[in-house]
Amino acid sequence: MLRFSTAGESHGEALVALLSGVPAGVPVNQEFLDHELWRRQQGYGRGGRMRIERDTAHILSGVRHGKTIGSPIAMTLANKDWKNWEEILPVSEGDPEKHKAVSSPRPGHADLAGALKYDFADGRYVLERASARESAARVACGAVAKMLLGELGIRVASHVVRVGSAELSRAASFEEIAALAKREEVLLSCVDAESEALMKAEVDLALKTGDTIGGIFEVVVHGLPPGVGTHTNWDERMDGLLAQAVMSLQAVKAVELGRGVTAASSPGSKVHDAISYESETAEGKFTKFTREQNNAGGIEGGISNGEDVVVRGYLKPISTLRRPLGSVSFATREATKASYERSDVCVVPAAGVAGEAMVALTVARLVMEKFGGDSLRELQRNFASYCEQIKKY
Ligand code: EPS
Repeated sequence: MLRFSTAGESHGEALVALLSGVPAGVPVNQEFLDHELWRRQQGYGRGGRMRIERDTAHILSGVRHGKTIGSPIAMTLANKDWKNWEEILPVSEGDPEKHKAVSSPRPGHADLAGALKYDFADGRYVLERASARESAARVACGAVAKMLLGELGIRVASHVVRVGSAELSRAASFEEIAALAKREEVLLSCVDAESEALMKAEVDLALKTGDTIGGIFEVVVHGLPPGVGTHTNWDERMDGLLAQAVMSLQAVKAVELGRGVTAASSPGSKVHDAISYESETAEGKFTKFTREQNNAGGIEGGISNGEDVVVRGYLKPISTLRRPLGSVSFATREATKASYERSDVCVVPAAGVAGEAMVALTVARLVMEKFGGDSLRELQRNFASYCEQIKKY
């Protein structure tokens, strides 16, 4: 089974990523991996931390001579900021005087519930692990999942469709969305320059007023054949697995598949995607089922239907506010302002990159479950044979 886990604190020495279940023989491109990490660090509205870090994945195992070898892939991502935190957050007991407490919980963060749950006197240790810094390790694993999917012609990309009240004003093709990953400067990862300028104005306003802002990113999977995922068991449905994967990202508060949100208030005749059959006229052979629209977001009954898989993540505004909300002191229980800790103002494009990783890892897992194979060659053979089978009728 393809699975991954991460370890590490935001201001600890490093993040750790462990990915297993990747077949042998998948070419691993370090430059691509680091470029994915770079993309996660970009975007208008990021905070000071992103000026300190230059994320890169140090591969320790599972890859030899540029290819996966079937064994678990272990990676570390050093935190450059660690040098400023070594004495504040040592592994050993250290000097309690140097401890930097999060003395009043920040509304919207895990600080309060986490401190009560784990019996901590303040929010520091909870913040350290709840921080979206962890998503860098997910992006490292996701980059490998993308390399695996790429060998089957399956691509994953994301773009931003809303920042605050500014929305992308037109439809975007997959190629347009995929091209965003090649931009040398990332503003808000929007395919439309006018919409992007309006999104930027929303961030500027939040910067000026000491506030923060959320939005919506959209991840699209292109080239996935019909038949991945299953309707047969609730916990194997692709829609449910994608929802959990994307919802687990820091600050994501809702996940939408296709046009799921507006579908709830529309008649069925306007929602469901009529089916046609495309024929290859030269040979007179039928080749492909097609749809005029893709409101289902490429999934019906928990199974991919051959259209692009479209997943949206809705982000709440970042919880740390420069003008803090009311809170209570952990020590005295008296009213005070929430602690302030350096943060971002807008992270929608970065969350989109983390969303790509989560979607790629989920799709890669389901692809491996369906087609199997211990080597890339075996997987490719199984995949090609299935693609032939569904073309037949
Ligand atoms: C982040 C690193 C963090 C934050 C942010 C995202 O670094 P620092 O806390 O040192 O500024 O910028 O995480 C949060 C504050 C959060 O609440 O999620 C990153 O690498 O993306």
